[in-house]
Amino acid sequence: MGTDYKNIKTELKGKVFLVGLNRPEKRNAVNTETIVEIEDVFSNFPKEAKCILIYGEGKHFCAGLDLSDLKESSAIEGMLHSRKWHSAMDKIQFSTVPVVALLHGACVGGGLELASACHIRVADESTFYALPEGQRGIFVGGGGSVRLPKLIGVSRMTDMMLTGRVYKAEEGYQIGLSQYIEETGKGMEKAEELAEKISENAPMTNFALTNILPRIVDGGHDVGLMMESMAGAIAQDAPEAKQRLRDFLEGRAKKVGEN
Ligand code: 1HE
Repeated sequence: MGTDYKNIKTELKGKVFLVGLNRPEKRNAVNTETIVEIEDVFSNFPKEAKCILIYGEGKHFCAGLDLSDLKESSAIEGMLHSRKWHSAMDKIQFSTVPVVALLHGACVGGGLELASACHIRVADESTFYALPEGQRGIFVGGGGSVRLPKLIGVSRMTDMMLTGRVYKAEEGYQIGLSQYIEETGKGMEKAEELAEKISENAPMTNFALTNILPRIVDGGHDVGLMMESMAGAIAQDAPEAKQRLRDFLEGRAKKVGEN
């Protein structure tokens, strides 16, 4: 497919690939066409990109699933539709480069599922989170039942779905929905700063964080420790890692906390 998308805007800015959900008139609700485009973007981004930054055009990050998609669908169509989401969200979570999400306004339903597939979430103070699936008589279908309990715990997710509870940006930050919170209007600056920083890491370290860490977390204790040793051994063997270690030992690298 490439760069010619209907509902997504893309731009390569240095080593950061910007991906904008671009259906603001529908609050970036994700219809089938968009989910296919998301999967394509995360499968075919430019090789120069070392970090991806996803955001929403308009007043909101994402209003979730385009509900008109499910209006007339049968059980099997619903199943296949959910599997399309799974495939696209896995492309994000297991992307070869880290993905930063900039959240603002509504981050609800499938929008929150999308955000939870990303590695870093920066929310501005206008952000609010909800899982209105409960109120719509449906269930999550974009991987939320697997990813969200890891961020906020089973009981908070259950509460959100049973009661329609809405978390504001600050509360979302406190419970782990975002790792960063910024003043409204300042989120992009922060998200870009983080994405640029991440893009300078050694590629193997970034890959280990996006592809190996989640599998260690999902696997058993012994296998996890063995995978950690293997990932660490491969990472430290790269010439770039050797150079970075030398830079530190010879006083050329920044200390922790120095920018
Ligand atoms: C939509 C959708 C949508 C907006 N599907 N069309 N998600 C939800 O249940 C959230 C539903 N949306 C809302 O609660 C609100 O739209 C918002 C709080 C996100 C934004 O409010 P607002 O006042 O800025 O916008 P609006 O006037 O409500 O919406 C503008 C238009 O977008 C309007 O269409 P129009 O033709 O009348 O202009 C809305 O109908 C349309 N719109 N959200 C379809 N979601 C993988 S499974 C995941 C399952 C889920 O995600 S379920 C949760 C779905």
